[in-house]
Amino acid sequence: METTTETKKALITGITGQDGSYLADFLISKGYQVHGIVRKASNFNTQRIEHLFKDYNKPDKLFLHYGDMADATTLIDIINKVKPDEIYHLAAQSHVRTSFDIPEYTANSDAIGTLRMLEAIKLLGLQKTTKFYQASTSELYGKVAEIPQNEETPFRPRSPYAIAKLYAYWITKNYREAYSIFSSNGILFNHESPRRGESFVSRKITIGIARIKAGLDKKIYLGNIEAKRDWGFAPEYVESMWRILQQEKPDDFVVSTGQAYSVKEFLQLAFTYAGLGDWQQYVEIDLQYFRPTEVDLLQGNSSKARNAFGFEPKIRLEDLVKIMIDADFRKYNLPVIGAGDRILAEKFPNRWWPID
Ligand code: NAP
Ligand code: F7E
Repeated sequence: METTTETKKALITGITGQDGSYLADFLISKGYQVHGIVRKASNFNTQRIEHLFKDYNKPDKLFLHYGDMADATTLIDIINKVKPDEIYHLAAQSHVRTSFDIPEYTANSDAIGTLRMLEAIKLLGLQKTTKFYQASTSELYGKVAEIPQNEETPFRPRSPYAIAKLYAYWITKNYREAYSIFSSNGILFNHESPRRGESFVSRKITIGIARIKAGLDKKIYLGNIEAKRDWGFAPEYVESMWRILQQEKPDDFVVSTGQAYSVKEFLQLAFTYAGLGDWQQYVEIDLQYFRPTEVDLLQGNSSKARNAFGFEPKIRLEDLVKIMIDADFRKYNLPVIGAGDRILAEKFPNRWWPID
């Protein structure tokens, strides 16, 4: 594994997830050598990065290592072998509803997993050479203290997921202050894409619509459709992760669009674009998808990120819905409507990720 002195090495935990896979695309396009931690599953879980390791033109660009956030010795071993310039710590049990079912597991992987990563940097003496990005979340704001939320807004988390991420947020700050590690939090609001996990509400809706169009399903079953979220586009958000680690000093940044829409409004936009008409004919409310404690509204203010590194998202909800529906129609071999593909071509002429 030859690297020149200029080749930067990045280690991504959670590389098989939505964000990890886009970040791998992005960093490889920037000339990085990318290492990713993959957990062992009984089936392949690398679909989102298959296009990268099948690209034989880039044989020395992507390296995968088995590991798990619950397994400190392996994490230390990987970090010791790779000695990355930058670590993007994205691995997490990231589903809020599920965190109520498996709270202890969520705390172990999301809270203590972050501690394990930071301790590895410290134990290996990499404080001065390895930067650390923590995937913090708008869920920290929970029952929001103000609207919109910025870096100064108090945290009032409302789920085992958010509470585990609260620990991860603070331990990232603490290791910055205590050991001078360049460790930063990106407080990212919801961001979606054609690679979004199928049980999150955005993708559940766009896949549901594709399946209805294909004649495979008749209904989509959802929970609280009154909840409002600030939805952005994942490729733009992973670029901001990189920007956060290129700042002169470690710091914490909110990344958001500044606009909040309800799940109901998402449904309306999606069904209209798909040409199915009134969404109410197709949606049933199912209590199993409600959370014991809900986050009603998230709306971010990312002026700090805008001032520090020019963060200005190009994709708002209306475009996002079209991009996701075009991709899911393609997946189900339906005629693609095409507005989403046109938006991508117009707004991202130098796109560094393949069309999904
Ligand atoms: P995702 O699609 O659920 O991906 C999570 C990744 O973590 C996957 O690669 C998963 O592996 C891996 N993982 C889970 N548990 C693990 C463990 N115990 N050990 C090793 N790897 C493990 O999540 P995402 O949407 O890309 O989000 C990336 C990160 O940002 C997460 O930390 C999430 O909490 C946070 N975040 C997300 C959003 C958002 O809107 N997407 C907003 C704010 C913060 P498998 O592929 O094997 O499941
Ligand atoms: O829910 C409501 C649900 O699961 C959004 C994660 O990436 O973003 C994500 O967390 C809203 C909630 O995302 C269904 O109650 C209604 O109010 O898509 P979601 P989330 O919980 O906001 C944050 C920033 C993260 O950090 C997380 O990792 O939609 N909703 N009906 C539903 N949600 C789901 N999943 N399924 C439903 O049927």
